[in-house]
Amino acid sequence: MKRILVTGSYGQIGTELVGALRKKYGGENVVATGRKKPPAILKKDGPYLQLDVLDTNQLHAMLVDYDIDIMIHNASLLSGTGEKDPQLAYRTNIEGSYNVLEAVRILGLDQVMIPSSIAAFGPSTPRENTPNDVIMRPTTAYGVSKVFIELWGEYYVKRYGMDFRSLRYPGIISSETLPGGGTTDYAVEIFYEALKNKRYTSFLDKGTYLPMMYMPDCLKCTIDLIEADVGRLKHRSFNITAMSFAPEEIAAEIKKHIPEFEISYEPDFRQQIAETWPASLDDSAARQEWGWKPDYDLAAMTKDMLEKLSKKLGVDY
Ligand code: AKB
Repeated sequence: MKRILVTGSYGQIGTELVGALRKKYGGENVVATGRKKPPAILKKDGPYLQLDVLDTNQLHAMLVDYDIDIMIHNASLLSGTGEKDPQLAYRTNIEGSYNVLEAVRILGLDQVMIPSSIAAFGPSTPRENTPNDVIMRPTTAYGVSKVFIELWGEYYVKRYGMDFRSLRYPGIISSETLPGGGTTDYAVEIFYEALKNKRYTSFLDKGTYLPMMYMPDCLKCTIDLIEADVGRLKHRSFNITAMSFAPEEIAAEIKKHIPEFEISYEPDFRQQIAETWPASLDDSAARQEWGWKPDYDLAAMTKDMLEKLSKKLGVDY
């Protein structure tokens, strides 16, 4: 059985990814790490540790002590937070990922997965049905860091034969852990506000289409890419998507379940970020090379989110 170490384990994707990996690979084989101390309430279903990837001694020691084969490096500052503190985004996202790739190279791990994002694209990228291989000139600190990760990882594949893989995550919608500091976060907040207050003020404007995905699909594509036959991979960084919508469309879908729900718009600095990103993605490379296919569209995701979140918040609708 492979042993996997995950960073960013207490974030939106990490929390649920660790659970899904532990179900598949066994609790003790999945080491969950985060920069902060593990929250006290965590289930005792495997190791939860504190790890700062900027501390290379600690990183190398942990990979050796736990006999790790695969590293999934999720820790990252997101787009909004990155614009507030670009220097911190550089250290966390670029230096952190460099340290991870170097540790994987020096210690000879079997595989490393570092997520990329739709933020890796920029204003000169074609916005509709954006191809996998296309011009990428992002204009945010977060986007620049994601291009660095893709290119440095792919360079290590060519130079050292490293098994690096990456997914360009769209906005991820989930009910367990809130996202923090992203431009797509509105698509999660809207559900909390719809259930609690029956209204939501969106920080993205009407008509702002972005690619999105529900968490079960995000877990599926992450695990499927880790397990994909390397011999079939022509790419190492993949577009993946499940749906594409604008704020008024998700609001209309929520209204089918909560008729009193109302949305209003007060765009902030994240509007400019969203306008530089693709509105929809062509993920045919992922479909052809490792069989990617999402299960949830906007209607199925909305129904499931409302059911899960209403139970969690103890609110009827
Ligand atoms: C963000 O909005 O910054 C992230 C992303 C799309 O990578 N959710």
